[in-house]
Amino acid sequence: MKIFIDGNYYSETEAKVSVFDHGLLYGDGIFEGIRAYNGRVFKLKEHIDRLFCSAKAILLTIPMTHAEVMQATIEACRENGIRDGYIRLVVTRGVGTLGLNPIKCLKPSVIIIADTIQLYPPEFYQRGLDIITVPTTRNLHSALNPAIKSLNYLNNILAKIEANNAGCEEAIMLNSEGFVAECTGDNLFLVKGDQLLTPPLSAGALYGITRATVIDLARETGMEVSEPNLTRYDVFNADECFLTGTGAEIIPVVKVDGRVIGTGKPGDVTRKLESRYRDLTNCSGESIYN
Ligand code: PXG
Repeated sequence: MKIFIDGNYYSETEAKVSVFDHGLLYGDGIFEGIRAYNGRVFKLKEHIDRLFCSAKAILLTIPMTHAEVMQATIEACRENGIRDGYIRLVVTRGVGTLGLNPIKCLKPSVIIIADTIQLYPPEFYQRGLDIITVPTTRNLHSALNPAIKSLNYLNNILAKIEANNAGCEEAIMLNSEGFVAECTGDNLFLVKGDQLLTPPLSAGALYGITRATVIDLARETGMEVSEPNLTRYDVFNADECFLTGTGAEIIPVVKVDGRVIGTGKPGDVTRKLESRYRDLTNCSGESIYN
């Protein structure tokens, strides 16, 4: 594997960052997780747009233009012979001192890792997930805005550990008001009658790119999509529930906090959206090899 760091490629063993990088010392940086399908990078522009929005929010100047980051991402895939894969793009504040003040960090670092993808086992997609709500809530907007895809993911990691400790793969995170925000690395959707519902971004959900894609696909099929505040009660009484994310794509949920959702099996709407999503990923995106 060849890993891009600040314009050069390094082998897996040679690709290293300094112990004085504020990305490591303080989680001071941002990232994106991107997929390639069939020789194309899916929703690349949207991911790089979000990267630049995260950078703006944390006052980080990415030392490359939007077009250069897009090009470097495609090139990293090409260098690694990727047709289907997962790309991790990271921008750290760069090397500074042990002190907190980022003023000493003169040069942010851009890292691009183009790898193969580790998928959830197929039976999770066939049967659907059994998940729980966890005690760790989503960050307050006023503390660390959950829309920022920062390197500071402890909030989500703690929620994931709490789910794992309870024998579950995923966790529903509520916000401080008790409304459903999202899962640790995925957005949440409910089907109720002919309506598709997902928490609003103001509830603490990440502006998920898969979320936006699924909203578009559902509207194309004639479904009504809305973004109301949702409670656990709404989740328990939905006809269907599924999660969306670049890594997981669309994954059904069949049990939440011990309550069976709908029939207890992945539903028709979920299956229809999965199929439409698969079709879209296979035929769209930025071409890697021409
Ligand atoms: N919410 C959060 C908090 C995320 O980090 C999503 C939703 C889904 O967004 P996209 O744009 O991918 O549809 C994410 C992104 C993992 C992993 O290993 C997942 C993400 C980030 C880092 C790791 O599951 N998902």
